[in-house]
Amino acid sequence: MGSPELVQLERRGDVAVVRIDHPPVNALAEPVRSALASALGRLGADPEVRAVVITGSGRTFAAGADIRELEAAVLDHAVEPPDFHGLLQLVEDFAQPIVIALNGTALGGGLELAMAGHYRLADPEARLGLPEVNLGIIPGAEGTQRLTRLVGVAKALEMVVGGKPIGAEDACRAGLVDALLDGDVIERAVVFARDAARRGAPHPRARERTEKLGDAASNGPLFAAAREQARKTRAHQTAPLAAIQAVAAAATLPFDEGCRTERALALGCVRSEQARAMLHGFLAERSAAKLPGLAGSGTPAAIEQVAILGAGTMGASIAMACANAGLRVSLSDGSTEALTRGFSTIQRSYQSSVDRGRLTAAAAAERFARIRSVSGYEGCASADLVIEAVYENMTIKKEVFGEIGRRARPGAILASNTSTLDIDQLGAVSGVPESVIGLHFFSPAHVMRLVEIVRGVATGKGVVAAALQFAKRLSKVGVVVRNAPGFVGNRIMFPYMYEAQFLAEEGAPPEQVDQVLTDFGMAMGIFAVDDMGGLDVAWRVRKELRQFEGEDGRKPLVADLLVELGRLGQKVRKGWYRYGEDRKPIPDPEVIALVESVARANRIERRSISREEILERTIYALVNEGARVLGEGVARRAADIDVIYLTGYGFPAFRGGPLYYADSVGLGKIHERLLALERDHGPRFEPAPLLARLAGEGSSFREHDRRLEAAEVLP
Ligand code: 3H9
Repeated sequence: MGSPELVQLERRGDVAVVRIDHPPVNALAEPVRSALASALGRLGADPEVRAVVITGSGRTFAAGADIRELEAAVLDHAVEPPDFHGLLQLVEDFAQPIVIALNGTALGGGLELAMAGHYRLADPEARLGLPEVNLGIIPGAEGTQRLTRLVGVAKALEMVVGGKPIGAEDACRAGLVDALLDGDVIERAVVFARDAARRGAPHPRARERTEKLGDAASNGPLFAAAREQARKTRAHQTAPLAAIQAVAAAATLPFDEGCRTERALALGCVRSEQARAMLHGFLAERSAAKLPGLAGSGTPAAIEQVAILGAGTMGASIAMACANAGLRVSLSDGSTEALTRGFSTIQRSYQSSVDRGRLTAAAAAERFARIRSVSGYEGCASADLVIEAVYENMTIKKEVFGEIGRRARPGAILASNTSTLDIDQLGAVSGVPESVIGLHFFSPAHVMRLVEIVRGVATGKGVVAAALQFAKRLSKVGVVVRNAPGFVGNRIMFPYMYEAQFLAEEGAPPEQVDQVLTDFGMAMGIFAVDDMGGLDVAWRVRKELRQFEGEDGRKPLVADLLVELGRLGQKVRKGWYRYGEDRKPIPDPEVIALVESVARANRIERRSISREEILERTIYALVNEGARVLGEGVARRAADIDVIYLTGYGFPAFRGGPLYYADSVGLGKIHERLLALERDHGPRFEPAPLLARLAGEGSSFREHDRRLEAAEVLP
């Protein structure tokens, strides 16, 4: 028996309204499913009930199966994944019409439940999706079977392989929703349900539909295109391919047989390493937003008005990120030309979203209008948050912080977008160090989801809490880190990048190193990343943060020479690679010749290097530095480092982040390999103390996080 309070029952004349009430997102945990089933059981036996409306409380219809139940099945193979079959059958076979009133988001199992209803009506703001691939699994509650029948093979493939929710209008056009409802969704659904009851049976059942299933000839190219899409956008992931197979089953098999195929495929995914890793990523993202040490810091100050100083690439894209979230923004720059350039960049970017059909012209105009051009520090006095995004130079930034410390209103948050500089020094010159924090956005800030929230020694807890809330408002993932050179992401990246360059000096050309890394699943190889970010940028960071100049005395020798040769990366069409019109990297014999001559001059022996060696030296360098950062307390949790790499550095989602990956390899093995690398290549591979300790205890980073969970410490 489920707890009755998980669903609310209400009668409106001869129509019963069943409301799922399981905050925060109405996840369909087992007790909710049984409560729904028992409510339907009672309603079915009540002769006065002529129709039923099922809806959800709050902004969500239902966000899917309960992630914790799913996690139990992913971690423990003795646990069965959630089973929706009985409930779905009850809904679809219900004698009276069941109208699903989609008051808001319906995802995964939530949409699967909705598709079993006879009619679906939606609020125009509702979003519908089967995002299971993002968790390394496929819809396992008959969703691939009903969806394909309702919307056809092409749309079903788009939704299950892409995993992106669609809007209610799109869903209505596709046939997933019968009508959109303005105003009081439930009242309108009740009227609709009464009408349906009056019209009488039969009420449409998705499982009986066949008219959109197509045939082998028309579906063949659709499946081929979906496989190609999966290869491009979700390389190495197994769930998208399983989802395609499940849709193929829907198109060719009777419903019950298709459901059996789906269930078997879903089970295979639930039991996979990839699902484990991706579920870790999902939960790690949510846990990053929670810091036990912040409890009791009060309700964070709401941020509605943001002043951005500096209209360069970062300033302009941060302005867009804020405007996209509905905030009012003022943008200024010391140079009028730079400000004009900033605004035209913003305008171009919005125009291109309109051209590509991602935004309506009206929405783009509304967002653009939220960004006001002001001069100097004019925007600071009325802002809740001031973000400094001027040139990355301490002298200039200190001057700016002196000014904003004097001009901002008391209680306003003063943030720097620095990627490397010391937040405490900026806090000190501001005169209000408790209000100063780092907000390290990644480029382009209106696209990239990560924000490193850098806490200085004096930063107030309330300011940290407000920064986390601000990141969430921007639909970004904020990860709180301590103020230390390079913070977390860049600090860890340097040893990884250096190792790649050492490998090039020893005989593995950049394209070979990059290939090994992309085969591992990285979104881009590290040389391509360096070219994209700009070799001059990395050069400036190296100069600024001298500690990255090779801890055992070995320094990469080629990068500086490339900068001197003007090979600054993609922006000038040459760096480690050459670039044509399409911006695809082309190996450049000039670079190879340069690397060879540098190696010769420095008596570096060149040899052929195996894929295993490339992978170990680069990824283990990343892992080892991650362990150092964690041991020093610059990052609070191993999972936070995973989130930073998954959302900001293109680490493959299906490997769960660098420290999760290390756990999956086994810290004992990694420790042993690091010792061997230290013997062969020098002390830079000396295992980090934390890694050595955990390996010695037979423990893991995950276990380390668990022990920390209860401790009330902030990074
Ligand atoms: C599935 O359905 C499998 C089926 O095919 C059946 C298989 C047999 N369960 O993200 P937020 C929690 S797989 C439990 O910060 P937002 C979340 O942990 C599922 N809890 O809010 C957080 O808790 P806390 C397919 C869930 O407004 C709180 O809700 N569905 C679930 O930014 C707020 O979350 C998905 O993959 C859940 N399903 O975004 C949807 N979902 O406060 C996953 C969330 O304690 N969810 N929570 O940390 C989402 O995409 C977003 O959470 C959503 C809200 C868009 C719903």
